[in-house]
Formats: sequence, C-alpha cells, structure tokens
Amino acid sequence: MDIQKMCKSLPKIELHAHLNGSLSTETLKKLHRLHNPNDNNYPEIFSLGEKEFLDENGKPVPPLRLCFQTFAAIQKLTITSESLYLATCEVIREFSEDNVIYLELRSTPRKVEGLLTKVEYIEAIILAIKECAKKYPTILVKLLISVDRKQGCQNAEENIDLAIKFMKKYPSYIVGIDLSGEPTMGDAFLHLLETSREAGLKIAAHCAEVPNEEEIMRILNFKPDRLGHCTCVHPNLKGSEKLFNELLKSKIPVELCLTSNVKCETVPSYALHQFKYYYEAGHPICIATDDKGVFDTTLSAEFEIICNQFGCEKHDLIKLSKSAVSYSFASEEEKVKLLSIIEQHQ
Ligand code: 6MZ
Repeated sequence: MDIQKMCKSLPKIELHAHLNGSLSTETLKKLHRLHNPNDNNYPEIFSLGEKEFLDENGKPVPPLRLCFQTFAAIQKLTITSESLYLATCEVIREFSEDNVIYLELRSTPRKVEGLLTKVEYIEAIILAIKECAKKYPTILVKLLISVDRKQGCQNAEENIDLAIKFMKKYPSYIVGIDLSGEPTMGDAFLHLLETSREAGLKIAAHCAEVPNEEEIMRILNFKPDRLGHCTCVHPNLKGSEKLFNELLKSKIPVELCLTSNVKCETVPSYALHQFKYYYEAGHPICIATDDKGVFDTTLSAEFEIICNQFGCEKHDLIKLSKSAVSYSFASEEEKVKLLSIIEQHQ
C-alpha cells in the first residue's frame, strides 16, 4: 500500500483542532449561502500560502498575522446557532471521513450582538456533537472551551465560568480549556486557568509559538495537561538549552501541527520542524492539524509528512496514535475502546 493510502486508512486521534479554523472551503460556501440566500458572490477566503496580502503600507502581511485575520473573516460566517451547528457537523463529518476516531474540538465562545450569546454558542456546538454521534458513530467528539489571550481578563473569566458550568451539565462532552489566540498579544491568564483546573477541567495551553522565554517558563511551571506547538523551545528554533531541558523534564505531551507552523513561517521548513527534536528525545508528542481549513490539510496528510520527512513507518504511526489516546481527555473506558480499534489495524 502506498504511504498516502496507509495514512488515510489508519484510525487516527486528533487532539488539536480549532473549530473555525477547521472549516473547509465547501463549508464556508454553505455558511455564506445560509446567511445570504440570494447572493452567489462567495467572499474570498484564501488558504494560507495561496496569495500574498499587503498591509496599508504596501508591505506583505506576515503569515502568522495573516492567519489571525483569516480567522476573523471566517468567524463572520458563524454568527448564529444555526450556522455554528452546521459548521460543527461539517467539521465532524470531514474528520470522520479521514478516519479520525477521536476528535477534541476547541472553540472560543463568542457573543454576537442581537444574534448569539456565549451560552447559545456552546449549546449549538454540543447539539451538533450529540446529533453527529448518531450520524457518524465511528468518531467520538469532545469539546474544549477556548480562552483567547487577546480578548482580556473579563472574557477569559466568562469563558472559564461557562466551561465549568457546561462541564457539570455535559460532563461527557466538555472536557477542558484551551489557551490560544494570537501569540504575540495579550496574556496567558494562568491564575484563571488554575480555577478551571481546580474545578476538574483539563488544560491544553498553546506555548512558544513565538520566542518569549519568560512566558514559556511560566507556562511550563504551571504544568498544563498538554502543550500546543512548543516551537521556540529548542536552541535551533529561537529557544534555549534551558527551555528545551525544562520541557523534556516536564514530560508534558506536546501537540505538533507541522503544516500550520510551516505555513505560518514559525519554522523554516518541514525538515527543520521541532518534531525532529522531540521525536529523537522520546518526548511525548501527538500529531494534529490545528486549522485544517485555513492550512488546507488533513490529519492523514500530516501523517504522510512525517513519513516522508522523518522516515516514520506504519508501526511508528500506530504507536503515535496509541500514545495520543493516553494523552487525550477521554474517559478511561473510552480510552480502552479507542485503543482496541487502533490495535485491530496492526
Ligand atoms: C493560536 C490559534 C491558532 O476558537 O473561533 N487559533 N491560536 N495559535 C494558532 N496557530 C495558528 N489557530 C487558531 O477558532 C479560531 C480561533 O482559534 C485560535 C484563535 O484564537 C482563533 O481566533 P475558534 O473556533
């Protein structure tokens, strides 16, 4: 079997997927039609790398900045319960078609004046997850509530309060908090994340997408359950010996999103991606898509990349998937079931 087919056919575990960043072009078109039934002029939202964008001074917008502008454009299409429901169902369907058997979606609750409250935002996603459990029974889906570092303390507090309330109401769906948002802005709100940890929510925190030794150390000392990216940690990637050793010592699993980092240009190339350092050091890692819509990727494609770039083979991918199960926020019973599905493919 060729690598592409092998990667597609493997049962996979996705632990790092932002809802709005995961919307495919096909889904964005459906959402545009939903809000504008009489307008066939679909707004141009490009995949990163397709086109160069210029700022007001005629200079190219750096890709990392551009991707956050793209999220803002996409978020204009998920402004009602109906559109969020549709968006969530489409994302679940597409991951399921890629043979993902466990998906942790994450999303930032958003209030849209006159159209949507944060409570309705979360309810719409949960309803979609519930309905999709019947429609696509081969994929198990959970939700992490995101805190956007750029949106300030009040929003962070609101989202964490809601996550705690919803976790009590829907303990099988709401499993954790994600700290994300434009990495050059805002704050990590670790004191607030502590409240959610005490309430029983798991924590996945973006860390070191850009160099910032002081903040990276604070996040590592906080000991989240998982870390996202950890790009600028190794000395060859604008980190330091100290940071790298601290991370290895912590043994905190790292979610690696290769295409996202290459397209955002936080790493120079696939070959020089931090995957190499963590994999060689035997540090716990999992492979993820981040924003499969914006970065035009799939989890199978990410698996293919590590096969082609780093010589991983089928048994390595199965090993990675099995360890991803153990890093997931699923229940112990669910983990046993997921492992047995993966083992059947050995
Ligand atoms: C940090 C990211 C991200 O929440 O509206 N997000 N945060 N780094 C990244 N690397 C590229 N990719 C996505 O999905 C979109 C939001 O997810 C976060 C950003 O806050 C973005 O606005 P939701 O569903």
